[in-house]
Amino acid sequence: MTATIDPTTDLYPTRLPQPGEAFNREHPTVWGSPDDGPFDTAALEAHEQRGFTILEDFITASEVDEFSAELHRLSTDPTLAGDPRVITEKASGEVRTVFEVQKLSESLAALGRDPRLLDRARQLLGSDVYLHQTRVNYMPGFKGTGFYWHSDFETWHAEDGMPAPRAVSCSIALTQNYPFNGGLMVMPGSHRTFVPSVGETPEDNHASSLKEQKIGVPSEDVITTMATQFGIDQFTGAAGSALWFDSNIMHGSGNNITPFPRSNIFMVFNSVENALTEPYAAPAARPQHIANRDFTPLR
Ligand code: 6CS
Ligand code: FE
Repeated sequence: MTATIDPTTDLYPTRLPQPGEAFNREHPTVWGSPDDGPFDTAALEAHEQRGFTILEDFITASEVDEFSAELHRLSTDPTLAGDPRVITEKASGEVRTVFEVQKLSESLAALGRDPRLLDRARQLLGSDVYLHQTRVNYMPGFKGTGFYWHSDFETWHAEDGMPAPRAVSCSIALTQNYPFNGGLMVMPGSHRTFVPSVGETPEDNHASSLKEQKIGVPSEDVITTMATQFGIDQFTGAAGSALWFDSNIMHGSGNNITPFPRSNIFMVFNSVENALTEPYAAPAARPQHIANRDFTPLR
């Protein structure tokens, strides 16, 4: 059965007035085949089962240096102070995330079109792709606060109008990702379960959710059940390694009280056959810099 996407039907109801049962997603994780790109049969099988793939030495040491310099430039550029694309840490005011980096940095824009990323995104999603969202997370030393357990797709469906979980994130480490400096934790295999959340989306939810997400997160009971069922893996790796993860995998990260920052670039690819429609559970669509609505395929 070839999976189809009908954007007019909400197959993933969420932000409900009462708790709803978690259920198995009907859409696949991997939409392409081994002939379509660099992942072989075993790698695609593993990604389908686990929901994520780690690639060591994905970019070179000199690219790590080049992109690290870009991250520093973006976080210190006085002309970006107060720009809506720059999210600061709630407590310290330090830069936490910068969104839409492909419009702020030529080298990061080129990375988003690099065949090392495009070929893999097209293969996993089985179609042409476009950038749904790009961001750099700084997770500064001592004061970096994490991201509570969540599914990205739950938010992108509810607030951005993404019909199906046919999107994939590529997170590239620019610093050593240790177990102890706020490394990303994922629940392997959890991507095949959709967890509806309880609670309506407030107006302009993104003004607070990007600093600390409260709406759209699972209950502690559900997190307990899922962590017991799936376990928790932690993405650790050297600068230059990449984590490819399915849009619906349950993930989160802890705070960083070590002196070692955990800086990553995130490039989120969506299938052009899964283009955003109206939000499924929010009063209004989020801004362009968080949810891109130019669906032109990347070349
Ligand atoms: O709302 C979003 O789009 C963002 N929120 C989180 C916690 N992860 C994905 C994304 O950057
Ligand atoms: Fe996330």
